[in-house]
Amino acid sequence: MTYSSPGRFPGPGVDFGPAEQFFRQEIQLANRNKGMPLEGMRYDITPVGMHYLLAHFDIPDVDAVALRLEVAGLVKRPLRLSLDDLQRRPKHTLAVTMECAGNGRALMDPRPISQPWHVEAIGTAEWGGTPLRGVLDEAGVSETAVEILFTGLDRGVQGDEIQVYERSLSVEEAMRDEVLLAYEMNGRPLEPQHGYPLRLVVPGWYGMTSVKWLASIEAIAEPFRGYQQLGSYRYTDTLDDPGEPVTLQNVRGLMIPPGIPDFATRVRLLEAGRVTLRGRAWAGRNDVIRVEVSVDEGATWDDAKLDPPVGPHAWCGWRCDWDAEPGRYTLIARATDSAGNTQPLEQPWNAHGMGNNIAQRVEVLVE
Ligand SMILES: Nc1nc2c(c(=O)[nH]1)N[C@H]1C(S)=C(S)[C@@H](COP(=O)(O)O)O[C@H]1N2
Ligand SMILES: [Mo]
Repeated sequence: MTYSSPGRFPGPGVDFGPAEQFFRQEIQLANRNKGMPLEGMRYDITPVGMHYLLAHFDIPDVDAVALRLEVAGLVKRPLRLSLDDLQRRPKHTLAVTMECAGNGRALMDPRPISQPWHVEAIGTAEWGGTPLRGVLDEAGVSETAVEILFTGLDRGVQGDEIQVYERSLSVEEAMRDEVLLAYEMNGRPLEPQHGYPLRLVVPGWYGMTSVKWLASIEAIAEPFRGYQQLGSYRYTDTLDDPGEPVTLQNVRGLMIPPGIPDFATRVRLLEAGRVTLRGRAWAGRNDVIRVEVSVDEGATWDDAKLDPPVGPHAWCGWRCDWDAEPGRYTLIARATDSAGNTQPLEQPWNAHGMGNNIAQRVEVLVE
């Protein structure tokens, strides 16, 4: 359904913003959708209240007792499953590093206007739930199905379209062992903002794939063409061109900013001497094989020591010693994955601000 948006964002014809100034509507989005404070990377598993959050529309009011998950479309045995039914099925618990595809958007220039993430749209939670595959097997996905469509209960307007939040996966991706119908986050029922009572969790993919407030699963005969699949989450140079779909997470390493922060600018203040820089790195379905730190604008790099990953779908820790001498520095961290991808020092631009994995820069004053 198309619909003329009641409010253009932030004004007619304005799709991009200047690098250093933000519009009120972006601040409004940022107040609703929060990032993880980077010091939260000290925890293997992010406390629920520190995990990043993104909801396109409103958090829906869901009656968990009345909820029936519909499994329908091109299946031999359609199912209607209560939360109890799902909780009686085999339970898996997986640590998963989730990242929003728009992470890094606000560092792009010109800046695509949307949720203005810098680098903090990340978190690693322990998701508990039942493997999607078991449910699909029980329903019996027909040979003619090409995708599985996941529909949430939240509605709103985006791209001049009234919509519910929906995303699809190929049958093959949906059948992977690690895909969960999750009803727990860090050992407790999901919080309302994270999808209560039920959500999809798709490890390795950017966050948009993990549909929250899940209401139905439908096996479909044609690739899904809805807004969240075709109108957004694309790598493209212009907003009109569909470009390529955004899928798995790009390799990224982040540092916990060392020392103490200046309140307003977050520039770090550090005492001279040996400091151990620490952080986390992840790479979607690849492994992180290297993290490097530069204190001289990329002229030289030091290899960090890597810890084993927190789980097969979760980040690993890293640390790197630095003998800090008085002066002003920009610390740069970058990671490399097992497919040979290294985070770039210059950001490749795209119109939706997707998948920006530019190497992180942290400004430090050593005294
Ligand atoms: N139903 C629904 N699911 C959703 C969204 C949404 O707006 N509605 N946002 C997606 C996006 S863009 C991201 S990055 C993740 C964020 O999950 P979190 O808020 O639990 O961190 O949820 C995804 N699932
Ligand atoms: Mo996202």
